[in-house]
Formats: sequence, C-alpha cells, structure tokens
Amino acid sequence: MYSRRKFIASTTVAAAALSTGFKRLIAAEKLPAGIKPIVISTWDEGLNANQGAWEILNKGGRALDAVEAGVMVTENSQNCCVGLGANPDRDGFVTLDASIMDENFNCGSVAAIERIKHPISVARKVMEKTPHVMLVGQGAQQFAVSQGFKLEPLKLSDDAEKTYKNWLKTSEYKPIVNIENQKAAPAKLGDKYNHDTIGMVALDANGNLSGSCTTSGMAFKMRGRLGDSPIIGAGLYVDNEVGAVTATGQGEDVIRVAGSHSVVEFMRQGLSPREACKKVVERVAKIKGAKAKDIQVAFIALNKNGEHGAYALQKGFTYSVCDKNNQKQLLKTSSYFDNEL
Ligand code: SD4
Repeated sequence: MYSRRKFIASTTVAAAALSTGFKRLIAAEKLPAGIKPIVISTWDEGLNANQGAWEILNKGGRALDAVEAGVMVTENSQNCCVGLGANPDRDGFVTLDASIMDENFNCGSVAAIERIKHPISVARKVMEKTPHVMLVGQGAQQFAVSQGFKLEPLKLSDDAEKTYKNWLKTSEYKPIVNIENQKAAPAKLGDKYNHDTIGMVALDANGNLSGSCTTSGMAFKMRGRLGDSPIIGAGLYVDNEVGAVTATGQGEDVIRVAGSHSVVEFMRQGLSPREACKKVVERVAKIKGAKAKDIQVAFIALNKNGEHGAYALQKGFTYSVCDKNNQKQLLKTSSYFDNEL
C-alpha cells in the first residue's frame, strides 16, 4: 500500500519532471497506481508510442484501438529499428512479427512478414477477418495485400544496410543485453542499432484491457526464426478479468516459460503486477543457470485495477507510462541481477 505522503511525493517528482520537460527516470516501485485510462509500454521508445495510444484513450476510446495506434507510432518512426527500417536477418531480409489481443480473448498475429509497414494492423485483421490466430511468411503477406496493405520496396534502410554490412564482416550472432536502450551502437555493428521491439498494454475508461507487440526480432537472426512477440501467451497475453502483460528481450527464453501468460496467472493468484513479473523472471534465471547473465528478459504488466509493474533479468530496463496525471513517465525497474532500485 502507498501512504498518502509517498503518493504526494512521487506525483510531485513526476510533475516536476514533466513541467521542466526533463526526461527523468523514476523508480517504478515508488509510484501510485490504479488510475484509468492508462497505457504502458516497453523501453524509452514507449514514451512516443504512448502518445498515439493516449489520443484514443483520452477520448474514452477502446483499449484495442489505442494499443494498435500506439505501436504504429513506433513502426513509423525513423528513430528506431522497429518496422521496415529495422536490421535484417542474417540473409539480409527484414522480417517482422506482431501480435494483438483484446478484452474478449480475441487475438491475432503475423510472423516473418516482409515488406509491410504496419504488421500490427495486419495482426488485427487476422484477428477480425479470419478464423485463425496466426499467419506467417508469404501467406501473411498475401493476406495483407488482399486486405489492401501496400507492398513496400524490398530495400534496407540506409542505417540497416550499413549495420548489416558491418555485421557481415564477422557474421557472429550475439544478442546484446539492453541493445534497445543503447543510443550508440557497438562500433563493429554500425551507427544505429538501438531498438527492435515495442510491447504495449492499456486499460481504457470502460475498464477493458488490450495489448499489442511488434518487432523486427533479433537482428541477424536465422532466416525463418520467430521470437516470442507473435506468439500469444509468450510475448503478449490479456485476460480481461485479471490483467495484460507483454515481454521483451530474448524471445527464445520467454517462449520457454510461456512468459506473458505465466505472469497473468501469477496475478490471478493475487500477486501484484511487479511481483508476478518477478516470479517469471526468476523462473527464467533458474532455467538458464550461469547463462542467464548473457541475456535480457523483461515483462511489463497492468492489472484490471490499473496498477502496473515490471521486472527484468538485467538492470537497465525501462518502461513508459501515460495516464491523466503523467503523460510521459519513464520508469526504471528492479532486476534479478545487480538490482538497481
Ligand atoms: C524477439 N523479444 O524477437 C523479441 C526481441 C525483443 O527488444 O524484445 N527485443 O525475441
């Protein structure tokens, strides 16, 4: 429980950060919660994405529409590598994965889709227009075209091309912990190498939850590799009676523990969003043993009451929150290793 004194202190810090326009990291555990509507999303890029969602939530709109519009901001962005500007797989193709889920267990996803600017919107069409949950590869692309999506040119962005050429010199596949928040690329990789995923969950004014996740997956992955993001229950899960969760980090290790679904189940048992995320991260750490040090896995969770929390394996994970009191909050989370809070 938050004391009134702590509540005032933390809102004041957040308001001060806002009024000065200063992007300030706030410890998630010190924040009040329980406000609706609200949207939260992964990493610093979530600050911008949340604005897209907020335009809808603020007018009393549906969480589903908000989480689609929110991550489209990131898919559109020139400043990060979600979407067609992203780094390619090891054969030089940008392949995108996305998933979406509403308040009624309706869900849709696309995986390894190419030349489509907004995979999240194709995922929504899969959910709404087909009897299926998931379409992959060429079939997903054909479906997108049949729904009026334009095929974009088969060309890497200038940044991705440069990064890919650098990578080809060694062709070493090695995920980098927290690469999403590194503004400067590792020298050997190129100039711009700072994001590949955004996950978002929202609670609307009517008390309904929805979630979305969109990614280019791990840079230089094997052709055909899928991570957790398009897999319902792994990268994203929503149970409108309980909460909504999304994941980021090394997808293989999120899939292994049915990550987002597991977090929802811990919340169902009465754990707070943060505690539920922590349980699943601890499970990943146990399974990975000594190798857990080399990877990042993180979850963000929002429950039916608008309380939110997150937890990561490694320090350095951030998530972004937007509600009527604080439009642009960036929260740092505690972590399994080197707990920083
Ligand atoms: C994947 N989970 O494809 C994604 C990658 C990610 O921030 O989240 N990166 O495995």
